[in-house]
Amino acid sequence: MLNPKFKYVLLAFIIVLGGIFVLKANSIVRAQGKSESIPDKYIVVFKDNVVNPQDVADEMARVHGLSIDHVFTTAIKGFSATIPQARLDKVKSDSSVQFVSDDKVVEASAQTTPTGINRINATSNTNEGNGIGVAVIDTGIDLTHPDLQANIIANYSCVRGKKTGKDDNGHGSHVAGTIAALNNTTGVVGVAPQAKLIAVKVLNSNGSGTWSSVICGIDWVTANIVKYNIKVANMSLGGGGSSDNNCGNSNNDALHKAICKSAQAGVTYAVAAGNDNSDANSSVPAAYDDTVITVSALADSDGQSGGLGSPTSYGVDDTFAGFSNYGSVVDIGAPGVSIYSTWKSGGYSTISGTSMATPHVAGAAALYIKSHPGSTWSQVRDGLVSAAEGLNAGHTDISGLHPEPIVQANNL
Ligand SMILES: [Ca+2]
Ligand SMILES: [Ca+2]
Ligand SMILES: [Ca+2]
Repeated sequence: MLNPKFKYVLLAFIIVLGGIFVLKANSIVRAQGKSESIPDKYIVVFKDNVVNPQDVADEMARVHGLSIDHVFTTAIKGFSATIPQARLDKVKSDSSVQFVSDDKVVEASAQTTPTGINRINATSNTNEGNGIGVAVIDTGIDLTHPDLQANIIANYSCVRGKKTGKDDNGHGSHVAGTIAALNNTTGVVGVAPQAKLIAVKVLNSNGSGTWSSVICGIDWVTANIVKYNIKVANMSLGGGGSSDNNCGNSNNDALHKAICKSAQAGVTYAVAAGNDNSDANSSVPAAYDDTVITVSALADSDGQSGGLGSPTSYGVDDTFAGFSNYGSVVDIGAPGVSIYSTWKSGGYSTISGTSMATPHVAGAAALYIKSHPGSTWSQVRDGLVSAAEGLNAGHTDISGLHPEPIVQANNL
């Protein structure tokens, strides 16, 4: 019965708006939304027929009594300077000048809050999950990503030929960013930006692996619970199977048995429901109702509850994504359509799937455990469910297949 191939739940749903876009983080220089003019600082642009900008700038500085900062000769001709208000009109009417622009503050890489983080109210929390270890059992994590690196405390590989938990696919880095991207001035921010990440590579560069490699990851996590304070594990992966609701002891399921033992030792597992638009009871680990929190995907376009956002490729705003699995084993939903997060090689990307929903819940679990130390995995599940947004309280379900609530990260 063992299906040797583990596929990630996700990659089929790559991107809605024009494919994956990967940007070099250090190449992003973005003006802040509210750019403030600097008093008395201006950029003077000469007419195109000015031949020697340096000479003209020097002459204008002498005539108008200006203090010049930079002279421009190539992209534009002109200069920047401090120009007292009383002299501004004379500078503007100088025969060499085409126009004068205000100088403004520019900040590199303003941080964007992804819609999913807004949708579950994970912004402005005083509880940021400080010190809670979250294992990302996936393709690895970009270990040097500027928006992740400071939170990564350990890594391990269960993939043959790979010595570290470095991500050679992108999927695991995306998951990691939703959980715990840094709350700094760049990139994105996670649900629990002070939680600590443990990169456990069990899937190869194509995003596939085996039951044995996944169990290897679970085994390593369980052996290192104390060392890294691992309280949560995210598994945005799955394959065919079913649950005996007896930790695999009745149907010889080693994966199930491993997760049960790890959960009993103190790790809360958040797992993806799967993307087959079918009952999650035929996908594992989603089906393991006795030991995991299973997460479905919500379509949200505007980061707000209430269904007022524009329609998505996988359903109207604040309804469940058309691809999401469903059924009695599903515990809770989270945003999973067009989620923007970190990617390998220092990048960022926007992708969809229950893989993207799951880390919202893993991050929320870290917050819950931070404020409720010693909780068992089922207490975490119940706590998240009771704090969540109920059906018709901000989202609807036209399919009739999704009674589960939507995770909320405030008040945890
Ligand atoms: Ca950030
Ligand atoms: Ca919405
Ligand atoms: Ca369940």
